[in-house]
Amino acid sequence: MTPVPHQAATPAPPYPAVLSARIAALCDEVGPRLGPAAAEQVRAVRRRLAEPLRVALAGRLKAGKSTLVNALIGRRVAPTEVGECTRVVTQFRYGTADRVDVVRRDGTRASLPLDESGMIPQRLGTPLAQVAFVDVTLTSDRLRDLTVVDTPGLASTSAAVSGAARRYILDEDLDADSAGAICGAEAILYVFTQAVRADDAAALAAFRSASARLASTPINSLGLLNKADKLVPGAADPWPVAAPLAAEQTGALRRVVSDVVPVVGLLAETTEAGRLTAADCEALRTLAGLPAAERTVLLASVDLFADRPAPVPRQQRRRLLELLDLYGVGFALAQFAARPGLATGDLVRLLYQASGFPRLRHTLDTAFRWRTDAIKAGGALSALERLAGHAGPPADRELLRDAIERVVRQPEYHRLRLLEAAQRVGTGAVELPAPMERELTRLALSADPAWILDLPGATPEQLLKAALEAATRWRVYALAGASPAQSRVALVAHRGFHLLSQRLRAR
Ligand SMILES: Nc1nc2c(ncn2[C@@H]2O[C@H](COP(=O)(O)OP(=O)(O)OP(=O)(O)O)[C@@H](O)[C@H]2O)c(=O)[nH]1
Ligand SMILES: [Mg+2]
Repeated sequence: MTPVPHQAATPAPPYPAVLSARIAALCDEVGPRLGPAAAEQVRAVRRRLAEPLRVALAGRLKAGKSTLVNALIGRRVAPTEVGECTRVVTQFRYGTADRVDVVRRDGTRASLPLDESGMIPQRLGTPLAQVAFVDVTLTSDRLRDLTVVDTPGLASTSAAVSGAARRYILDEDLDADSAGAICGAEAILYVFTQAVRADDAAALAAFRSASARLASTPINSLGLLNKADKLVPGAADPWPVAAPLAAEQTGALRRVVSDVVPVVGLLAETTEAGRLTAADCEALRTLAGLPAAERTVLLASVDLFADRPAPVPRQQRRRLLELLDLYGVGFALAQFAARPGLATGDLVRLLYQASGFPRLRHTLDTAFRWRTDAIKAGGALSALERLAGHAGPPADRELLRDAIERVVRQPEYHRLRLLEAAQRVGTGAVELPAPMERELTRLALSADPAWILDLPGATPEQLLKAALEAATRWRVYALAGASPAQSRVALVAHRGFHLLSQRLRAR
């Protein structure tokens, strides 16, 4: 069967990585003037800056992590449901050839071919206890600026898997190679389904505190409310339920994630990986031609859809359920019923829209990259600062210190201080009144004045006035009645709003 070619929606232009670009320039400028040892370390910092954003997916067993990984990669390569691979950490990165390496805990590697359907084989050929992680390189363009890490289900009822997750994700003795692969994630996507239960929140908290190296905070973590289609019965439209539920969860999980985005991972995987064939679309078109009353009965349940007499073979209908589930099938039938001549490519695009994935991609392409820039620059800067503290000859240290100082004096670098402050408040290390905490978080997480000031649609004058007022408010808070820790945070926020007002004035 030939998959229907699918033109991916144009991604939003990524936010320019201003801060890391500056640090990279600093490395290029200073590196060649240092002694060989320090120069090599600066080159390592520089390499890390040039690597793509590394995103790890974590969450409960069967929450749909691997399905979302496939959607992000744009290829169905991570097994869902079955296979040994669902029980080990798997890293997907760009490479010039498709290649699966099982990396053993002793550091040795064994290469495997992808199976005949282009997926990671079900058997890895190495006892699971000896597997550190699976390193997959793919020629997929999607991976050129994104590395994705799939992880086993967390806090499952099955002690074995939860034990595996602990061993592979949290184990302090993890060898450097795999620790780097897993813990170097700059962004973490927590995948939930339905309401976040108390034990989900507890599992996340445990995961966070035990994996200090992942350093997950609202700054670098996003929640995904997956299987949004399952929130309502049958093929009903889930979005009127999913949207407010996700907003509610954002509130409940504000210490863990910055936002909760509802998605239907299955539809995203099917459309992004080009799984819907022309034959699938013809079957949907045929079913859409049935009288409305008959369609309603067919879509009432999975069993009715699969087994009732209908002008499409049962096997084909089961395949449609596998690819789209009831909501996706109902959505497609409604589209064909309204526009019988709809081209299959257009249907795929509409299904992709209906998956909620565009919002996730947008968040990753804008907000997350913007934050990652600061996270990466911050990490690189501390590495260079450590180097300036004790690297080789005094001349080298002096050179590094001078270069660092020149860079951090620039106003953009205040963003690093803001992220640090927001992180301290976000994790509860410093307490602030809730509205101030929200304001500080917005200031640290975005470049958009209207969003930061919570004034959508405001005029430039109104924004400037609000920024100045906020700067004054934080200054007053810093000086009057705040504890020393609160005061330090407030001064950082004050300067942030001061710089924002300068930016607004310059416009
Ligand atoms: N209806 C529906 N099914 C989904 C969705 N996302 C995933 N699934 C299905 O849920 C099942 C589990 O998905 P996986 O991606 O394997 O979940 P996982 O979290 O990787 O599972 P483990 O790695 O075993 O913990 C699969 O049958 C998917 O097809 C969704 O949004 N809607
Ligand atoms: Mg999985």
